Amino acid sequence: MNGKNDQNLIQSIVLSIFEENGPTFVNKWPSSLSEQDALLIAIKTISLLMGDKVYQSGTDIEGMNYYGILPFPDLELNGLTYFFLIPDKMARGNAKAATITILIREENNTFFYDNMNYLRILMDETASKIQKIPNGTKYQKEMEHFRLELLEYTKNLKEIFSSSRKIKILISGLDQAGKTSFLLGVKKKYSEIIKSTPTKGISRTSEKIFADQQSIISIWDLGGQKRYREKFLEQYKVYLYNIDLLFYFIDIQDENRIEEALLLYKTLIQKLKELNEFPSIVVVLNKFDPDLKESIPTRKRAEYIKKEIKNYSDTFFVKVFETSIFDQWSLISAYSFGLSHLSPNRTLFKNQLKQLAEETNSSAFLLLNENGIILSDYAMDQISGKVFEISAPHFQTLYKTFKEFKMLKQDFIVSSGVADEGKKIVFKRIKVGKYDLYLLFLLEKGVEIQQFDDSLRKFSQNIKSLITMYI
Ligand SMILES: Nc1nc2c(ncn2[C@@H]2O[C@H](COP(=O)(O)OP(=O)(O)OP(=O)(O)O)[C@@H](O)[C@H]2O)c(=O)[nH]1
Ligand SMILES: [Mg+2]
Repeated sequence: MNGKNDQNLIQSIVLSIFEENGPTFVNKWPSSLSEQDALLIAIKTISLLMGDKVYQSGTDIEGMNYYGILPFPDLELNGLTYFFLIPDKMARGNAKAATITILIREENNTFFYDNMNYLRILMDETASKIQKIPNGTKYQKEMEHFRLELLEYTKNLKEIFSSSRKIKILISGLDQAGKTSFLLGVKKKYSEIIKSTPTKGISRTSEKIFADQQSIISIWDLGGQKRYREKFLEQYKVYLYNIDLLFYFIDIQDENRIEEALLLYKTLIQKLKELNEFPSIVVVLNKFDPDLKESIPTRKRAEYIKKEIKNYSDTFFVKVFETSIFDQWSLISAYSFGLSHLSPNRTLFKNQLKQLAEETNSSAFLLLNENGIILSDYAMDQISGKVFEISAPHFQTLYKTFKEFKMLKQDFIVSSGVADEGKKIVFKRIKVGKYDLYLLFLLEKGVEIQQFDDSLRKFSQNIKSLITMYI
C-alpha cells in the first residue's frame, strides 16, 4: 500500500512514434529508464495501433484518439496509453502513429481508474499540442509540461491506491420489473427464476468475467417494492456512492406504472448529479416478450419511454435495450454492453476486431468469453449484426453439444447456406493466453477459414495482454 502524497506514484512517461524504422521512443522520463525498456514500451503500444488501417485510409486525425490500459509484466508496471496521430505529409496515410504512456507500479493500478477523466483530458491536450508542432522535434517542452502538470496533480491526491479495481453495479427500477429474473436469466439459472420472490432490501452478488480477474465486480440488486425504494432514496448516498454502472429496469407491459417508473428514473438522475457521480446507464425495457415485438401499442409505449429517458438523462451516457426473459440473447446483449462499457480497453478491442474483419474480408465479428458474455463486437452494417443476434446463441449451444459428444475434430464449426450469397458463419475457439475465447464471424463466399490462421494468431497475440486488463 502506498500512502498519500506518494512522490513515486508516476514511474515513467514515454512518448513513442512510429518512425521510418519502426516504433521508437522520442521522449522518455526519467532519464534512468533504460533505452531498452523505453523501446519495449514504444513497440508494445505502437504495435497495437499499427496495422489499424483506419488512419491509412486518411480518416481525420482528430477523430481517432483513444486510450487503453496495458500491462508491462516484465517491468512490473502498468501503463495508461493514449493513442493518436501526428500529421506528416511524408508518411503513409499522411500521418504517423504516436502514443503517450504513463507508467505506474502494478499495485497502484486503481490510480488510473479513479482519475481517468483528468488523465484523459491532460493527455488529450498534450497530444493536440504535439500534433501542431513541426515534425522531427523531440517535443521536449510539451512532455516536460505534461509531466509537471501530472506530478502537481498527483501530489494533491488523498486516496490510497491498490491493485484491484472495485466496480459497483446497481440494478434499480420498480418492483416486478424483472431485475432479479434478468440476472438469473443471464446466468441461465432458469429453475431459480421460477422460484424467485420479490427481493427484500438488497441482494448482493459478484461477477467474474474471467476466473482470475483482478477487479472485484459487485452487483447490487435493489428490491423495488415501495418500502425498499423509500429507504433506498432516503439513504441514496450509501447506494449511489462510487457507482460505475446503473441498469435501470422498466416493465414495458405495465402500462399503468410507466410514469411512476420514469419518475423514479428522473429522481435517480438528480441524486447522481447531486453526488457528482456519472456512471454509464443501461435502460432495460424488460418483459418485451417475443410475441410483443410487433405489437403497435407496445412499440408506441417503448418510443415514448425512450424519448422521455433521453430528455431526463442530461449529460449521462445512456443506452436503451429491449429485453425478455424468453430471449436469452436479449439479456446477454444488454448485460454484456453494460459490462464492456466498464472496460478501459473497449476501443482497443473493437479496433482489433475491425482489423481482423478487414484482413479476413468479413463483415462482422463477435468475441465471447466462456460464459457467452460478449467482450467486444464489430459489425460493418446492421444486417450483419442482426445475423449474429439470431445465430450466436444457436452456435454456442451447437459447439458445446458437439464438443460434449466429442464430435468435433477441429476447434471451429462452419455453417454454410444459412446466410445469403454463399456466406458462411463460423464459430471458432481461440486460445488467448490461458483463456478460451470464442469468435463468431461471417465469411464471404469462396473464402476458407484456414486462410486466416496467421491473422487469427496475430489477433490472439495482440489481445493477450489486453485481456488481462479487460476489466
Ligand atoms: N413476461 C415476462 N415476465 C417476466 C420477465 N422477467 C421477469 N418476469 C416476471 O416478472 C415477475 C417479477 O420478476 P422479478 O425478477 O422478481 O422482479 P424484480 O424487479 O426483481 O422485483 P423486486 O425484487 O420486487 O424489485 C416474476 O413473476 C417474473 O417471472 C419477462 O421478460 N417477461
Ligand atoms: Mg428482485
